[in-house]
Amino acid sequence: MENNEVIKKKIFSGVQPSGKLTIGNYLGSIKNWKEFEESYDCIYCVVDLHAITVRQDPAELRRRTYETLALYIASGLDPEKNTLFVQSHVPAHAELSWVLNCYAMHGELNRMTQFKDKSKKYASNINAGLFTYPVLMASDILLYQTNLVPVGIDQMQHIELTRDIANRFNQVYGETFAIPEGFIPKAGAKVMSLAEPEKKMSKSDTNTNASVYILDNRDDIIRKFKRAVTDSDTVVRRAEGKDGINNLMTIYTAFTGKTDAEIEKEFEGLGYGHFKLAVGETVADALAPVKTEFDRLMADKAYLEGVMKDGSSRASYLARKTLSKVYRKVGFTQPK
Ligand code: AQP
Repeated sequence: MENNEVIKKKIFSGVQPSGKLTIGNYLGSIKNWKEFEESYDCIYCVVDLHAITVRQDPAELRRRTYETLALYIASGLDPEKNTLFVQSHVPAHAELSWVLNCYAMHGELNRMTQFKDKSKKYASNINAGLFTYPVLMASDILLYQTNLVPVGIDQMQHIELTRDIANRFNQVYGETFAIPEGFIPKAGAKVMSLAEPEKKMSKSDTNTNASVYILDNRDDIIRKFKRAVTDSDTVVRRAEGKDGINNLMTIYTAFTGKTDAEIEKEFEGLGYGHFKLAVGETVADALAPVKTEFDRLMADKAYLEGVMKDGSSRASYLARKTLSKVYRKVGFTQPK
């Protein structure tokens, strides 16, 4: 019998349920995941273990975990075709993380810009988990023999570290982990804050006007774009020093596919007001169906729990295979 089965490459990615998801999270990651559905084996996780590196309210963390999973599905991911699960439901993530902690160097973790940024932001809680966060992320990725990791630019340094850890381990013990590559979207790899456009848009920003959330209502989305910080020029064009306009152009491109030249032509002679309104309306229109589907899913907890259970049993099967290989290689006993 002819064997036509093609072994698909693996994709892994995730989002922390650490707040209301922004259009940065959407454009940098979730929105792009759908396109891989047919040609890759896709594994997407709600990374709750990562979220507790910053203090979380327990009830809110629980709610946001359901919400994040619902947003994955509402953004178009089919749970039959993609493995969707919650990180803490698959203990192998924490187990591999311990092992890899012993193959990650203090000096390299100390160089991570996210650790430096978050240490400043959460100065009263610089815990060890915040420091070893990239090792847990490496474990998430390496457990599934991942080939491609679609993320925003801010996570690329962690992907590089993941590759270094995997190569180091492979050199000592022989081929154990696939070496993953990052995948950065063409538009939206780094969406900036609407209030301080030189800063990344983040779900944990305390200024709620700085971020547009995926689930914001239409009026709020349009209002936030109208108030977006720009500059004293009036011409819509991409240029150095026009961080606010550059960011709005990036967002508009990510939602419409229009090029810079097309955008500049569309708003020629119209000024910033017209442009901001158009971006706001476009984003609101694009997100409206996601919100409708999200509301429907959140009303069906049993369905979401079914997806979680099914996803974690599929993920556990794959994760266990890698973990037992690692345990064997480092010399742990494994009685039958
Ligand atoms: N502003 C952004 N532009 C493009 N992509 C972004 N991502 C985050 N912010 C932007 C991408 O979203 C995915 C999930 O991110 P995460 O939840 O793992 O953590 P993060 O990168 O730390 O995101 P936030 O929103 O800034 O969360 P908080 O405030 O909790 O730290 C990743 O692929 C990330 O690149």
